Amino acid sequence: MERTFAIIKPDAVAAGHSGHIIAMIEEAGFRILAMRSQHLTRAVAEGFYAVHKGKGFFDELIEFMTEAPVILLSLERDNAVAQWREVMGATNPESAAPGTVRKLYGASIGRNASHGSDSVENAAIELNWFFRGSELG
Ligand code: 3AN
Repeated sequence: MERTFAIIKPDAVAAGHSGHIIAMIEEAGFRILAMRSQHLTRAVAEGFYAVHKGKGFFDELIEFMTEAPVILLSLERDNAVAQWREVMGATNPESAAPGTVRKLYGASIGRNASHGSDSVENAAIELNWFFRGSELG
């Protein structure tokens, strides 16, 4: 079993798509270990995206991620990191496969409906950023 970290981003939550995205997560065979809604502060969003600091899109990314509440999830299944990235689709919704979260609900490379960890190592770091050990079982 492997764990990954997911965010249903402000665009998808505000548009009322979180219920369907959670259903997609369950239908794809993930167990939800922890989940909560949170309106990210600048400090939390900047800490989470620290690796992107200095990139041209950083300010836009922080503005977007703090504009409205998100849903944070800890997900478990075999090969969870790659499997969740497959359910999400490509970072740019234009390139995402049909039926994926980003194809269905993403509007642009910035406003792309969901986040998923890109490695098992980063999943552990990201889960620790948002959840206490006791919440993760
Ligand atoms: P992913 O989330 O698919 O791993 P990353 O790590 O390359 O993608 O990018 C992190 C986040 O930064 C993306 N989810 C996306 O919302 C945003 N982002 C990436 N590239 C751009 C860009 N060129 N313009 C605006 N936002 C971007």
